[in-house]
Amino acid sequence: MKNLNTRKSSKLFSESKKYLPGGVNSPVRAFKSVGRDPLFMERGKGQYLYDVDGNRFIDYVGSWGPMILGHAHPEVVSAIKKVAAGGTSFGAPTACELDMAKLVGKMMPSVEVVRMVNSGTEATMSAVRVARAFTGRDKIIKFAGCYHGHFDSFLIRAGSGATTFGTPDSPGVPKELAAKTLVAEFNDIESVRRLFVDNPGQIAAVIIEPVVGNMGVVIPKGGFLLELYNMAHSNGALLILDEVMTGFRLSRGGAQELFGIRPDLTTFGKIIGAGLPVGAYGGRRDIMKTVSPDGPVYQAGTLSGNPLAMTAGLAQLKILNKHKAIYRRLEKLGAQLEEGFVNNFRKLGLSYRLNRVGSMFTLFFTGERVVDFKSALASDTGKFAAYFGEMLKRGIYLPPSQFEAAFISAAHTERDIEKTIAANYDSLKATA
Ligand code: KE4
Repeated sequence: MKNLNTRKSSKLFSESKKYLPGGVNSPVRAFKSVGRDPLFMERGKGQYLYDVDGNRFIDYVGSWGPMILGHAHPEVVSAIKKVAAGGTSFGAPTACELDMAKLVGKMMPSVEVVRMVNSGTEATMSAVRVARAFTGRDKIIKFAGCYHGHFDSFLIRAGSGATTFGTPDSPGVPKELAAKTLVAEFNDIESVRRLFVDNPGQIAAVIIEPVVGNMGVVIPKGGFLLELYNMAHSNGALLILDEVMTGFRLSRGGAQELFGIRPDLTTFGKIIGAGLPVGAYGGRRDIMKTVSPDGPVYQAGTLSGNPLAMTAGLAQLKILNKHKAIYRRLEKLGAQLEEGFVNNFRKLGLSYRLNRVGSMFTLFFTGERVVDFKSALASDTGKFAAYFGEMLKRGIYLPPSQFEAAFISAAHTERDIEKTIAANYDSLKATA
């Protein structure tokens, strides 16, 4: 298999490293854990990404989740163009923010009141501040391997890039603050119980990725989320579902619809902005009433809810809300990919694992079932890196880390999945 021509990307990367930390604006993009220079992308269309050297890829990153309809969806692009002509941000209320709030509440009924922010991190950090204020308690429970953005309180045994680069406990986080973050094990309700017993009356909230994407995809065992909901409430704590990745991805109503859980607060990002910077947090009216200017909990943002971002997000959400068949299609394509990969493992005598929910999936290079952080970390990241490079040569663009989720979009076709299955076979064979 011939190597890719990536000369222009590498030239840009060596220049970028002089002006940006690691040459990138977010660590996971640096391709560090897969041992090669990142590709600089020029444009996207549907399921495809095109890099500066003219290579075309079937894209399974989708900007890390937002591009559920594919790149440059015509309705999203025309909506953005139209609203941009009238100005991009006023720092004043606009009707489209009300439209967004009402549509989010319609798709996710647990979200009675919602506040727009500009990233998933802003959403999760604000939700935790509100939970602390509402309960009058300081401690939170997170789960090892879950990633909720780069807010200080979350960079404790965090997944995603923090694990990829071996800094799950980032320097720069004051130890006094880190001590307020208690860490449980995903799928282990006893580890949660112990924390409540050892910290009576001190825990404000439990925050969790209902389906984890940031260890790679890890799926909650039957009943785990409901047990967590009951345990939090019986101890006077709130349940925050971090649906930045799963929101509007796993169903119109996200993971909470899929698993029948009504959280106290939910956080959003990615799909809600259709690739523009949007995050949001919201939930029970009595809790959200604490947020300024209704209540005393201060949280603000110059660009929060700006017309450009709201218009893009609304265009995407309206399509998802109107065409429920999109989720059936995403499930069909996901099942086709899973069946093909598992058949390849069998044909090649490999015992690798594929974890999938709907259109998000991860191939783990381990023979063990991956059900938590410990079992995810047992994966062979060297083998993943070699596989990543082989798939790239075959025109398949995957998240450049074993500890990330890959995403199928509504723009992908059955033919794309067939090509991906064939590339998976050849790449596994080449790296066995
Ligand atoms: P942002 O601040 O990156 O918009 O969102 C933070 C966040 C919060 N919660 C969950 C469940 C998330 O997955 C994320 C961000 N996800 C990573 C990828 N796993 C974003 C990619 C990156 O860091 O560049």
